[in-house]
Amino acid sequence: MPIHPLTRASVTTLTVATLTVALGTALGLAPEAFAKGKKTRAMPETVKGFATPESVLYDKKTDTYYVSNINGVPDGQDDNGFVTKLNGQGVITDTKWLDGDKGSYKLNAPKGSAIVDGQFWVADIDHVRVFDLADGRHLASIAIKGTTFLNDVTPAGGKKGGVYVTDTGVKVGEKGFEPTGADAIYHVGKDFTATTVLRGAELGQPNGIIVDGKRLIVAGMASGELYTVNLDKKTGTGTKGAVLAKPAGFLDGLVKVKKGYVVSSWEKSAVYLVTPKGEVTEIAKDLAAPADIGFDPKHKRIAVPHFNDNTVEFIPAP
Ligand SMILES: [Ca+2]
Ligand SMILES: [Ca+2]
Repeated sequence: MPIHPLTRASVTTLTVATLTVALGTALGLAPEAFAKGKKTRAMPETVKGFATPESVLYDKKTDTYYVSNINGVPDGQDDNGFVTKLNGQGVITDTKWLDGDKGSYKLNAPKGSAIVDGQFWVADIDHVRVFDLADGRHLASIAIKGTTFLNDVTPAGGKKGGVYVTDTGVKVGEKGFEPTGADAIYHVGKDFTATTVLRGAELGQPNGIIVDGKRLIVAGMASGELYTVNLDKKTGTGTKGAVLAKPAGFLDGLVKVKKGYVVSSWEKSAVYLVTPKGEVTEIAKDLAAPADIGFDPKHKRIAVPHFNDNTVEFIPAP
């Protein structure tokens, strides 16, 4: 347990109830707080049992969280990655729903995921893999040429469907992440065809990505920029637009909430709310290596995977 939950509890909202739960969490007690419904908003909760968790996705339809587990080096072709399912109470219901080790498919280092038309799409280094959401059946593994670190995916919508996916353009070297210059955004359609939307150093090692109306919002890992990419419907390509904000370095996960965008930063161990006007508010701190966050609008939670600690923490959504 790297972080004491109390460090993030605001003094003004700290009640006896939250104090009790926070102490319970610190002592490693079961996450009973989830059963108490709304109160969870004021009760940070941590779930253990992951292996280099990179991403959390919440599916409102089934009240399920999907956690991508890299299990090892972030670009290791080791076929041991897996995806864990949790119910809305934060209880693990299937540790290895998808499992590179046992499955007839490859799954090396799964990261960002998306649910599109009953399919589970996940980025995996140099492939985007697609599975049937109902039974976990492998449907496709799409190789994207020249990629080194496919990182986040988001439903694309439109006629062509599928997802947009970022390539952060790094590899893991002796000193950690080293640039490969492959920075890019691709589209993979429902016909499993990949096309380049935009490629270049101006993307600042793109990590988190979402669709927001007719444009994309992207979080740069190296640049620390939260910026827009304008899409040309005819050509399917994009151009970098405005920088909305520069909240902190090493940005990772990005989700959309009512008030704007929520983005995580490894550099500051924090999660920020960025309004469409670019105003930045820190909503949580002392989060070690907060990777690709998930937004759960039903229970009003942000799920934060702690990449280095093999845990997922739930914090109140703004
Ligand atoms: Ca792995
Ligand atoms: Ca990510």
